[in-house]
Amino acid sequence: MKKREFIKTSMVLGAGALFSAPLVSSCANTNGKEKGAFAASLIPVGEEGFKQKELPYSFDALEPYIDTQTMELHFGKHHAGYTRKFNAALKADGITSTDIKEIFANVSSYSPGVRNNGGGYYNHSLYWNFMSPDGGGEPTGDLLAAIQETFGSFDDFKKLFSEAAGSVFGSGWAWLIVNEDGKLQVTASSNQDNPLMDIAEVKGTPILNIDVWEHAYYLKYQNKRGDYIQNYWNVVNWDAVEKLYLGAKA
Ligand code: MN3
Repeated sequence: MKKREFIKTSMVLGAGALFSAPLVSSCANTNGKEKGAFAASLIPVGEEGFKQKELPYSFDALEPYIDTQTMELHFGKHHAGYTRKFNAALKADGITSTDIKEIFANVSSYSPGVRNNGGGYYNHSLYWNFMSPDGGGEPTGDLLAAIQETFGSFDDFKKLFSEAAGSVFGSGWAWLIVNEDGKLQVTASSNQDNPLMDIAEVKGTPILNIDVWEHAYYLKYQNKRGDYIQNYWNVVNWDAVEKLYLGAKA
């Protein structure tokens, strides 16, 4: 090849590389937005502030694992109350942001009402969507591969998550998160705290949780929290978990 031809060819290749790089990254961004859209859909915002998304199933749909009365009270009273009080606390603190991640990233500088009710609002908004009458079984695809890589097997993961839920002292939540290194991790939190908060010991993006406050199970299970935790696996909506996983990784 003559020198002149070589330069010309290199320049064409170079231009091709310049063109293809932004194209690839813009595709990835679009993909990321689509994957992040599910997470955003769980936290709807209206004129009055943050809203409860409608339940994707009826109050009796999760029977016999989660009873109808618990669902009615938990969604209709507890979660509704957190939602109302969260909006009131934001107003009282003069917080106008509707970016829940941003609010939690600064939560230590706000009033306890923002932390407690904001956590109560967000944690339940995810929880309803981690359950489905068509749930249970096992995850698939990239999520299953990541679970196996991190925890050894799906059963090992279930054991770890169940133990985290069972060992919460008093009221709180257990979580599966994508941590700051992009890896899956199981963690737990007290009260209505969550891993998006700046005060969290272990931070990350939640992709699965379980509510272990007594109000989540006491009507049906009384003191048998372990039975509630074991039955939770029968309703887990792995499609939703995978969507949040892919969104968190995007
Ligand atoms: Mn609850």
